[in-house]
Amino acid sequence: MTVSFPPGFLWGTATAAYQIEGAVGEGGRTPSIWDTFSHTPGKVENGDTGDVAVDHFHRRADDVRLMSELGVNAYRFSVSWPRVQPTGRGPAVQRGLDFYRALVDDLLDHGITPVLTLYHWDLPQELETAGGWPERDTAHRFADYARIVADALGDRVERWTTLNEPWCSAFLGYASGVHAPGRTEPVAALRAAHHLNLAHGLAAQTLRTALPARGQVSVSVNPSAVRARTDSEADLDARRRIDALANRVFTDPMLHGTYPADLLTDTEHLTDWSFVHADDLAVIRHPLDSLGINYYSPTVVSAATDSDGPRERKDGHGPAPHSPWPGADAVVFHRAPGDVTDMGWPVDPTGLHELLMRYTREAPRLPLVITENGAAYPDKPGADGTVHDPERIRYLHGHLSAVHRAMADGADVRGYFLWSLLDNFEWAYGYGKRFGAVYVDYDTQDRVPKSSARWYGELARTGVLPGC
Ligand code: IFM
Repeated sequence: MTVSFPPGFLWGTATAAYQIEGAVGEGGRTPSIWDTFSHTPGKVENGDTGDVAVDHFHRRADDVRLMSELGVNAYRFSVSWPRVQPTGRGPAVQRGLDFYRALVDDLLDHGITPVLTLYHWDLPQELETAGGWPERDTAHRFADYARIVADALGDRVERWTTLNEPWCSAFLGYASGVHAPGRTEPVAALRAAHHLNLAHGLAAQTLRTALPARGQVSVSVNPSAVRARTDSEADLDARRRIDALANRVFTDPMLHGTYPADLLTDTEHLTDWSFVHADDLAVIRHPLDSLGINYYSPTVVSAATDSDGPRERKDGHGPAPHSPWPGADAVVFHRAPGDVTDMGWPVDPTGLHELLMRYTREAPRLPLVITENGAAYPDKPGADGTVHDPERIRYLHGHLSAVHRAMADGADVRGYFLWSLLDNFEWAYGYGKRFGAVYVDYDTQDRVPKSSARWYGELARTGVLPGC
């Protein structure tokens, strides 16, 4: 069945600075935690780094032209903190800001709405050396940085996002260590989660005062649709624990101004949470203009039983021996049934519908935006140089149908951003996993729109999702 999306719906693609820009030593930029991590042997597959990435820093104008040719009307990108405020403190570097101003101007010239994310994981290394996200001061540094970017771009960017996926920054960065800075300290991860929440709240306050009245403030979380393997009390309890650590640790303070009581109890053997100060929750619960949801696949859990034997990690977040789930050692992760993408992530659009309905119930007047959704497949050019990716079209079709169904069920969804515009540096997986709608030949940096890019562009132009 053909379905239509409303006029004014944002149809975008998304990227992040470290994954695409390259030019890591240019214009006064200093290393971020991802430069340090990717240059540490054994941390990223194949020893890949973001040094060159897909050279977007130099190909910016062509990449914007490409988006315009495809037909999308919005672009979500992130600002590299160490490119605009090299050590994470002190004055801005004008050359860094100039790059983003030129990018925004190119987008506006092509009628593409810029959607700016302040933090997509590239903490200035000097701030990590001073303690990183487990330290409270990092949240205050982030608010100062937000002010710099708002002063520079607030006249032309209306849509602002504080953080991208704080779960990954806190728990993959400081608990499992599969992301930068690669620390495996469960208590530090919980402290990081709180200071990321605080950073979000402080930056949201800063943006409100620095931006013109039309400025919109948001945050992008990556909530898990957590399912219990059975209805047993033990499995349902496993689901509750992971829901607290994956979702409510961020959305409860952001939307409701509280930390979940069960999370505090589950982790009381690790910490008393005294790093949460008296007024923090009021700061974190800053009214938002929309909530960004990044979704890829659901999570299935059960309680460990004696017969489980040595725990195999199947939570989809890499092979590290350290768990990203502090205080949830007795939870076992299972692969959801059905097809998987090249990441090994199950394809299940019902999880997206479930999350959209959940946040519609939890925050009834808050518009939702899908700020990331997409899939990696092992795409290759054919003999004629074209790249066909029917699996990605199927994936996108299924998830957009779920979005449409949620809207029919009452969810106020305002936009959808395909991850990603271009094949790029997929963090600890390096360049081996291709999420792009546009294929990148990493030897020549040539861009070849895949068939999914053409399909998605047509959808963006017409708002009509054809039957599949
Ligand atoms: O590439 C990442 C992105 O940076 C954050 N969200 C998930 C994507 C796919 O893993």
